[in-house]
Amino acid sequence: MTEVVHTPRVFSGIQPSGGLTLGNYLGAIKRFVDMQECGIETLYCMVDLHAITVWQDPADLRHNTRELAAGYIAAGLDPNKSILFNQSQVSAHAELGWLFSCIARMGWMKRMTQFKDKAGKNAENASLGLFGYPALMAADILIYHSTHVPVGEDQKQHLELTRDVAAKFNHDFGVDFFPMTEPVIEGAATRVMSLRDGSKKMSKSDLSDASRINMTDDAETISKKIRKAKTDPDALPSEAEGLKERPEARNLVNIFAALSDMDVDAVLRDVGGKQFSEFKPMLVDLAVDKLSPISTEMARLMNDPAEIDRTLGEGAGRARAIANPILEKTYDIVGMIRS
Ligand code: AQP
Repeated sequence: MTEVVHTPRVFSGIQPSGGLTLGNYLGAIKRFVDMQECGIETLYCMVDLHAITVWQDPADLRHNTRELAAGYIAAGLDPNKSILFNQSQVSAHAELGWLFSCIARMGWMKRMTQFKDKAGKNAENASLGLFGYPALMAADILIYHSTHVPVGEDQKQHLELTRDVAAKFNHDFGVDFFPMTEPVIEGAATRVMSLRDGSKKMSKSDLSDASRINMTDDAETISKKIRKAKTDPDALPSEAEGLKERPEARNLVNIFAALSDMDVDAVLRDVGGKQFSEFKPMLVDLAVDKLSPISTEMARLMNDPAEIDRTLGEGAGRARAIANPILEKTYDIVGMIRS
């Protein structure tokens, strides 16, 4: 069989399950913008079907979807360059998700650490959708024959499962149809940690608001959260090696590096030897400088929800034009009659 060469295409998504965090920005959105500027075709989604794997109040879900769209655009995603849309408007995601639920194995799902983390001790009471989440995520990616997916470190296992689904489908039906998508996990902040606990990921659904910086936080709130962030009593080291056993210090340095587009070694050459009492105000200034224009623009965009909805509708139309022929071909490979 000759190997099909797939045209480079980037896809990624974020759940509208609450306000955007600095983790979502540095681990995902900032990198989405970098890839948009590379001249590759880029599709960025608000994955509302994923969000409802845990309870979402309908009014909040609508608000959060628009706010996420506003966050994408305010951070630099241009609806004329990238295809921006919400997942539920492109039904091919859910349809391919079902086909992949019949390809993926229970054992694969049971190994997913994110399910274990999110379901916690009460796994029997978790939704079936939360358990099957990675099959839908594989569909989100493969419905566009996406070749590259920029994500944070926490999504690595799901990306590996996406490759397993593609490989099993291709093998079972004797085709070379779905590509082996590459995760793109790069930069200083692939895993931004909680400001209150350096062993926990910064997350929009963490009960403690002090654990995260929200993209809508004002300058005073950002300043307060960084000043109160957990640290240790030692001065900053001059080399990255010195951060190894210091998760909270490492997190703040990583955030500084990612926000300033520097690598960690370069940051430590500048700030090594400084106490946190000196470093934290530097981080506050940098964070406010980078995030305030984004939050101001988000607020402006949120004043016109109809325009956001129009942008999402237009993006969904463009997404469907790519997804539907791939879905039709998939149905044909599987043996479904489509008259
Ligand atoms: N702390 C983080 N550091 C780096 N990247 C992160 N991402 C999320 N948190 C961090 C990246 O953001 C993208 C979208 O994630 P998501 O919202 O779809 O789901 P999530 O990973 O489960 O994010 P949250 O904030 O923890 O959401 P909730 O609380 O709703 O579960 C992904 O690329 C992710 O890697």
